[in-house]
Amino acid sequence: MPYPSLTPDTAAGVIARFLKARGVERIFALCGGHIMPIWMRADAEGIRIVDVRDERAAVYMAHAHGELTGGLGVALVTAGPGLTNAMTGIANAHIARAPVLVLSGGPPRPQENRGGLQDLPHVDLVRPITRYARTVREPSLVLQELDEAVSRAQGQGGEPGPVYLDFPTDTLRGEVPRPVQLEEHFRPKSRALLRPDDDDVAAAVDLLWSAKRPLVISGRGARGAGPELCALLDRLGAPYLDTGESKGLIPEDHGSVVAAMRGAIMGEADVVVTVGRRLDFQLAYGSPAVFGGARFLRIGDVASELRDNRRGTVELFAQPAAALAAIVRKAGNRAPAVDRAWVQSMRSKHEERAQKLRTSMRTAASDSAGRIHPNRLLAELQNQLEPDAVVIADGGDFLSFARVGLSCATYLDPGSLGCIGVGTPFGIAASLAFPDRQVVVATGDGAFGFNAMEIDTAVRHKAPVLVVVANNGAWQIEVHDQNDTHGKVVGTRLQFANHAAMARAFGMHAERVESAEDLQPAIARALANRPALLDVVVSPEARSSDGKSGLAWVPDLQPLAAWDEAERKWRGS
Ligand SMILES: Cc1ncc(C[n+]2csc(CCOP(=O)(O)OP(=O)(O)O)c2C)c(N)n1
Ligand SMILES: [Mg+2]
Repeated sequence: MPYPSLTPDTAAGVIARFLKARGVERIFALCGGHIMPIWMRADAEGIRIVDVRDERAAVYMAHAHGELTGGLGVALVTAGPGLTNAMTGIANAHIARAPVLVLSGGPPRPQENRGGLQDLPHVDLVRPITRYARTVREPSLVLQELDEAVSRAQGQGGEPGPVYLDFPTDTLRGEVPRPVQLEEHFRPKSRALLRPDDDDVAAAVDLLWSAKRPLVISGRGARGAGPELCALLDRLGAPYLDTGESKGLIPEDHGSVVAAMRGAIMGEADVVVTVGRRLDFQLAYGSPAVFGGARFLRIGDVASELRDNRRGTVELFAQPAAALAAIVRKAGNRAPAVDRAWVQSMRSKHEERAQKLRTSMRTAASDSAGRIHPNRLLAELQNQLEPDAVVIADGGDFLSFARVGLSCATYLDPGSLGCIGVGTPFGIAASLAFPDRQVVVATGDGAFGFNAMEIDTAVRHKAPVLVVVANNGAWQIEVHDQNDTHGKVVGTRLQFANHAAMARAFGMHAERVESAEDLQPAIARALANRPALLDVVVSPEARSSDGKSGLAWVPDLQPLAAWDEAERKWRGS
């Protein structure tokens, strides 16, 4: 064996020590020769390797870990197909702005560009979907590259998101001279607080405190700013909408929550406050066609959440928590101009609708073939969820039902990339990060299939997750669209496969549930025996709000049919 054993002073050893110093407790990974030096040194440093069945799942897991813990998610994937498999996960983290470090390897330098095993232009492939992407060929530069990459992943001076580094395998085996192993690179960097400008705060207060019908909407950038957001809502008495990015931030029983009035309130507000939220397709791109003459107050510490699509009358370039606190402080005892009757009426209509939904969910009837209504499944699930449960929703129609029907403290879903298939990997990472909380994945059968093999990972790693598959034997939201738009169903039906049998083959507690009466005890048994899977046969006849809104058929000007129509009228076309 011509190669010396891997010491802590090799590049691989230094990478592992760096990760350890930065508090990384686990790496989501799939093995391969090119990365084995990092793998073995990480293990030697006591970092747990969560070995998965597809690199895409490794990145999804790192993404969920990063988002849920506020720390850094790390994925380790091998060269060539290892990286190309990982790319959907990287793209999803890019759109979600999730702090993920992806590490890979490549052919040793003497073999570069000679037709070596798994040789691909990795950096070229991932550049448009990463904040930073480099090949590090020189062992003595490994530390500073890691240091800069992690800063960029965490959004220091830019948008957070995925970063990518790879290393030729001989570089990983190379020695890093002790003198260049500067302690300063190992040390975590303080996260500087971006404070708002005083004049901007004063202008924000003037705008908000003179608004009659203000509306506050939060997103990714508001995570961690729950108390400050609550304080603003209480002080101003403004109604509030969340979006999937920050669901759970404000408890649903808070008097500002008007989620069920989303459509109406977006058209009625006179001042719209976005807190760390893009005005993307989920918010009609902020278009005047939907938001009328509303003026915007935008709060964010990254450009896209401050400036995309619509400028603010006031723009607070600052960390949302700091900006919100400064606004409340500055407002002092000033009396808001909010139209209380309007807020009250929105709130009571919201409560009425929410109550109606809860009742209809509890009593939703099975279809003529006895298949359970998805809402009935969700109601039974909700009954057994603890207040601090983590919920991951995934799928088409079923995602739509679950997003509206389940309340929880912490929530993740495929996000604005619409990246279905994230459910099981997200759930595994969440349950490893929070083993004492309930973690429940509510997924469509189609979405489940993408990463179904990760149930093996859940079993081997004893990840206490419950996966609930809503089995309607189809990519049902697409079936509905084909029926409505094209009058023919082709290539969108699956089979009512027995996912429970599949899970049991991997040693997981799993049951198939075919009647509503069996739901309650089956959910209780599954929660008590995690990791577990429930394969619940649900009705393909049920139609979700997303299914009805036109989202599936992709209108030209706006994502939803009603907004598309409004946009057309507004443009005069
Ligand atoms: C990776 C990916 N492929 C395809 C799609 C398009 N798509 C969106 S929803 C959906 C159907 C999902 O089916 P399922 O998970 O079974 O949920 P259901 O609609 O049946 O409740 C599809 C194919 C997507 N969003 N992402
Ligand atoms: Mg389905």
